[in-house]
Amino acid sequence: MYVKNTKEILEKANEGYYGVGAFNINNLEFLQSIIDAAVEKNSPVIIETSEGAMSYAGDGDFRKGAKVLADMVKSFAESAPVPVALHLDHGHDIEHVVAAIQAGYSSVMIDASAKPYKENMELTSEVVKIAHAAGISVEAELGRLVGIEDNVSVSERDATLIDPDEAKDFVEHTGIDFLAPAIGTSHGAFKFKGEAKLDFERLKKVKELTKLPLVLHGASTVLPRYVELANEYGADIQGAKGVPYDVLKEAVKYGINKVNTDTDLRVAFIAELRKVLHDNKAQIDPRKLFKPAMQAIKEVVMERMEVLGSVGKA
Ligand code: TD3
Ligand code: ZN
Repeated sequence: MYVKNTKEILEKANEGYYGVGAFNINNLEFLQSIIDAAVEKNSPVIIETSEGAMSYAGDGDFRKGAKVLADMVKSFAESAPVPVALHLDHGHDIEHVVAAIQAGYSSVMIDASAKPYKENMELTSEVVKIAHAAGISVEAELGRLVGIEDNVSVSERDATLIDPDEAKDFVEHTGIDFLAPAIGTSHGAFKFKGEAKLDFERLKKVKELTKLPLVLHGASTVLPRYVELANEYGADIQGAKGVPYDVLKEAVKYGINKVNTDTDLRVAFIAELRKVLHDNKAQIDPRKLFKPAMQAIKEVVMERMEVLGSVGKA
């Protein structure tokens, strides 16, 4: 079933101390694989699209793309026996937020985390007003996600993480529904040089002070088996590293309820597609080539649902 407001899924997860996967899509193939996984695991699921995905789906027109994606998600969700929500990931301006609301999304993220605190608060408050009037919920981010390539020292990196007292103030003033605290992850396949270390003390404080459903960005695990498979079939991905399953489990234990995942699906799909293309040189039907790659996405999603504890919570 299509969930009109993502709050319905995440408030239950907050009360039940489990995490729900939020998986990024750009197309039909990713969507089908994710919903198949959720149905098989009897799990709630959040589908999310970036601004870039909207433009891609609308062939350059993000408003059109938002409608195309939302209609597609709704028609699959309607016939699925599990709750499916649709979320705008990293919305940066009112135009994209409004496009998502008009297309019927279940929630939006306004990411003004790169702006000064006060500006972040003002823009976020404005989005909360618009979204709540439309009956949907809002996610915002505090702190910044810094990748290892940015070459920052430990103290500089610390300064990019969320300030728990600021978080409390921010939540009270804006009225947001979910908060994404920066606690040491980053987007993409190269998250850590050494050990995957997240700032759980900070996370615990943020949870205690806000009590909101919390969101982990940059949460992909970057599974070695798919990185190796991709490299075996011609990819060149070196030094990739993500958030291991035991670290994800700990994050959920301390209050993470929405776990954003894009890279893991990309890597699994591309690795399997490379293999299938190599093994089936006479095949020209894209559907036959995509199917095994879609199966790889489904398996990754099901595995994550087990790790996050959302299995059977539909
Ligand atoms: O917001 N997202 C998805 C888009 C990031 C670009 O890949 C996340 O936080 C998930 O990040 P990742 O790279 O760990 O899947
Ligand atoms: Zn993100």
